[in-house]
Amino acid sequence: MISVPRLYPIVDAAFFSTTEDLAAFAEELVVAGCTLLQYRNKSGNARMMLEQARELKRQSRARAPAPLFRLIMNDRADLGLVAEFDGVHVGQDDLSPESVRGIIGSARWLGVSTHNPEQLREADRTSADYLAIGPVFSTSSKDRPDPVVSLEGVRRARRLTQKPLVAIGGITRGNAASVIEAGADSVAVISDLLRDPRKSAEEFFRVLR
Ligand code: TZP
Ligand code: MG
Repeated sequence: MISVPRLYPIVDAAFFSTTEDLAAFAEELVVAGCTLLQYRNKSGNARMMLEQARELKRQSRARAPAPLFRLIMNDRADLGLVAEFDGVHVGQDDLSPESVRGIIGSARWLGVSTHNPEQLREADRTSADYLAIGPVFSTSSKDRPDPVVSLEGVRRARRLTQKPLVAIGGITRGNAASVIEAGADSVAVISDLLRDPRKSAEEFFRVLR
C-alpha cells in the first residue's frame, strides 16, 4: 500500500498566465516541503500541457527523484508517460482506471476521483493506488462540481475503503484538520495555496500534524 502525503497540492494551470509563473509556484511549494504535486490543466491544449509538465519535471529532476518527490498528471495518461511523471489521476469521465493502469504500468501511482459512495465502491475494486472523495466543501476551482459531500461524506468514504483517501474541494488551512479527523489521509488543495504558497503550505503542515 502506498503512503500519500498529508498535503496534496494541485498546480492548476488556470491560475497562471505563463509556464514560468506556474513553475515558480511549484518551486515555492517544494521549498515549503511538499513531496507531491499534481499538475492539472483543463483547457485541453495538449501541447501546452506537455510544455508545462516537462518544465515541472525538469525542475524536480534538479531536486529529488521518487520516492522523495512525485509528480502526478491529471486526466492524461499519455502525457504523464511522455513527461515521465510518477503517477496519473483520473476522474469519472476519463479513461477507466484499468485502461490507465494498462498504459502506466504497475509502478506508477494511479488515483481515482469519486463523488459518492457508489463511485467509491466501484473505484475501490480497481487497481487504483489511492481514491479521492469530494467536493467536501463548496469550491469555485472546478467547473460544474458534483454536489458537496461534506465531512459526513468523508466519514462514509473512510468506512468503504482501506486505500489511502484524499479529500478535495474547498479545503483550507481553517478546515483541513476536521477533514483529516473525518478519516481522510490527505487533503488536496488548489485555491488556499495560491496566495503566498510557501507560507500557506507551511501553515497547512502545521495544522495537519
Ligand atoms: N475536484 C473536486 S473539487 C476540485 C476538484 C479538482 C477543486 C478543488 O479546488 P479548491 O480550490 O481547493 O476547492
Ligand atoms: Mg479528470
